[in-house]
Amino acid sequence: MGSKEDLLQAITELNEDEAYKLVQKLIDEGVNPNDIIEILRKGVEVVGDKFNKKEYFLTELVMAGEIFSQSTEILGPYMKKVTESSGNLETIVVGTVKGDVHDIGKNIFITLLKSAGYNVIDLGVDIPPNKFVKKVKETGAKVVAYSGLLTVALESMNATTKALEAAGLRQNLKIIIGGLPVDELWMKEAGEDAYTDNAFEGVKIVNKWIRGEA
Ligand code: B12
Repeated sequence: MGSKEDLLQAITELNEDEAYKLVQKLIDEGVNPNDIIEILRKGVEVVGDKFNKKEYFLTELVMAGEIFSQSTEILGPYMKKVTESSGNLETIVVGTVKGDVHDIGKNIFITLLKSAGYNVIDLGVDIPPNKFVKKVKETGAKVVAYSGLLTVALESMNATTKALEAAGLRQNLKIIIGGLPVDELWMKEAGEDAYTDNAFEGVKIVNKWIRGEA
């Protein structure tokens, strides 16, 4: 079996030490960090499915999250090498929306933004719309990013966009959302400017906005 399949298996079986060893092995083999993150994601997806089927419980969900976070730490220095630097220290406000505490994907996106040269304000998790509004006002940020994995996060994203509009901040602001399996139709309805479930893709979109290419 190849190292990629081994890694997938190590995560789904929550075999922590084996997972870290394999992440390092894949890096040494020259595998792109984006591809490694995708394998890790597949792994935690399987854990999520098992949780749904009641084969795994919250402890396992927590462990899967932990394995992912630690693996991201290992990947950190290598991720920096794959993002082009073009941020010019523009400020980007990022947070996980109200009602949702998932932050692993958000943190990956932030690591990539920072390595691309952005000044990132990380609001944290479970962030109500008014906090996003306050920070965007305070910093004059041109881009704001929401993360969310729960279905209820969709409503919170919607409410946050409405609050930014109501505060008169929407005109010069680009909004990108990520995490959830959102589709274009939903995004258009809610009024954000871009969505993606891939942090690397997200940074590319932000780069284009900042360069004025989109
Ligand atoms: C780990 C995990 C947890 C951990 C979170 C730890 C942490 N610090 O984040 C813990 C145990 C705390 C947790 C709690 C819960 N969880 Co949970 N969790 C997961 C799990 C297994 C993995 C999520 C994850 O980290 N994936 C890895 C990351 C890297 O992927 P990602 O977030 O998609 O991010 C990538 C992209 O989307 C993108 N990205 C992410 N955000 C952003 C933002 C922007 C702007 C951009 C550009 C890109 C971007 O970048 C990343 C890399 O490309 C998922 C299963 C799954 N299928 O996802 C369930 C899952 C999300 N959880 C679920 C549930 C139900 C819960 C709980 C309600 C469980 C409970 N009964 O208490 C609570 C909710 C608590 C709350 N209020 O938020 C459900 C959600 C169902 C739904 N549709 O609403 C899932 C899908 C599991 C399942 N199949 O049922 N969970």
